[in-house]
Amino acid sequence: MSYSVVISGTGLWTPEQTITNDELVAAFNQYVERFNAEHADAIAAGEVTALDASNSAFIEKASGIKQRYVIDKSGVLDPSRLAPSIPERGDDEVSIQAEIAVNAARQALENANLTPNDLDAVLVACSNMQRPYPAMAVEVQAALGMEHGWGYDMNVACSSATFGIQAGVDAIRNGSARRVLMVNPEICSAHLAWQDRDCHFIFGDVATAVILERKEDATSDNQWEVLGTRLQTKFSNNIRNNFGFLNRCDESGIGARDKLFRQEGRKVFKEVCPMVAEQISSHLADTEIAVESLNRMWLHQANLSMNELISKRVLGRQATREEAPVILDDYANTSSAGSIIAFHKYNSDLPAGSNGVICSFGAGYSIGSVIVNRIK
Ligand code: CO8
Repeated sequence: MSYSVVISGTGLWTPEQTITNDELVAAFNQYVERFNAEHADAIAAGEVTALDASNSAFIEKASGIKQRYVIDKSGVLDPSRLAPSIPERGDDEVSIQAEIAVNAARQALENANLTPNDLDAVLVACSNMQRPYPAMAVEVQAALGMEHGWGYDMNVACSSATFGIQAGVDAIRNGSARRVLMVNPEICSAHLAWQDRDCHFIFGDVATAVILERKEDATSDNQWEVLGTRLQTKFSNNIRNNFGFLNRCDESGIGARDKLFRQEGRKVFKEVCPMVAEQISSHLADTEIAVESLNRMWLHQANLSMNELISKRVLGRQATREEAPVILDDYANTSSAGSIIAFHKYNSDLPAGSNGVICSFGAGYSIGSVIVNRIK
């Protein structure tokens, strides 16, 4: 017996602090001035390369990003630090990542008319885990007050949420869980190289949550049936972060640039857009959804031009903002959470019978698409 699965609730936790492009650039440029002054002799001797200033107009034009939410603004904007200040918590306190996951999860549970003990499973799916074990998902399970069930962590970078939805859907379809919480606590600010002008503007922090359950069990007044999921990975070094447990085994690399996010943005843009458009189109065709009856695309939120290009390839014309909602102007790239923020904020206006696709893409490369139909 295979069960039909619905998304019956979503949740969004947004940090209180924002950083505008102007604020970010002012702090970065102060850092650049200091660096160049401190290294003036070495720069003149050709031993050190002078740093170039950043620019708000470039950031908005190249990415569409206007601001980002962060857990700690003061550390990021301190030119002598350029990194968030997030004090370590004791082993007996709830960890920051579990805390923000729980904030989003509680909202999703409320929207689905459920309580924590209605859940059987917790999947924490995101780009960076604050520790390897015990799994963040097991801490979230305890922090929610669940008295039974199981949880595990999974990471497919920006595609973690769609891969997490497929894992949850598979568990419910096959009967190993009736209800699954899939949650994406993304603290991207902690793995961003704020000293690198090529990428210092890209990311923000957030947490999102999705409740998946059997169609026959769901009681919420907003239900999206999952008609199909499709995943794709293809190895690429163009987006990479080499931070990990093996770093201590070769001290020469500790603190090196490759231990934070880095990418070849242009290559990513060129290589990933056609793959994503092709996946959405073929997934729709195989699910027998005509492009004309696709009402919305909740796309990964990395770059505005990328989303315009992908949606144009899928629709055969420019998509409207209603058809492909944009949240990256406000949130920046929040990795796996981006397409879920878009879904959370922009699905309830569509009537029953509407079709949509949640689609993520990013490091790996990884692409995930989830085709949904509103049934309530
Ligand atoms: N200010 C002013 N000038 C700048 C700046 C800046 N801040 N940055 C670069 N420039 C300059 C460059 O030096 C270059 O100068 P020149 O022409 O003289 O060489 C010029 O501006 C153009 O630079 P680019 O070619 O780099 O600019 P693009 O137009 O390509 O835009 C983008 C750069 C915005 C990065 C764009 O390429 C892009 O968005 N690409 C797609 C990237 C993407 O989607 N990546 C996904 C990554 S996320 C992911 O998979 C999850 C990872 C996990 C998260 C981890 C948390 C941190």
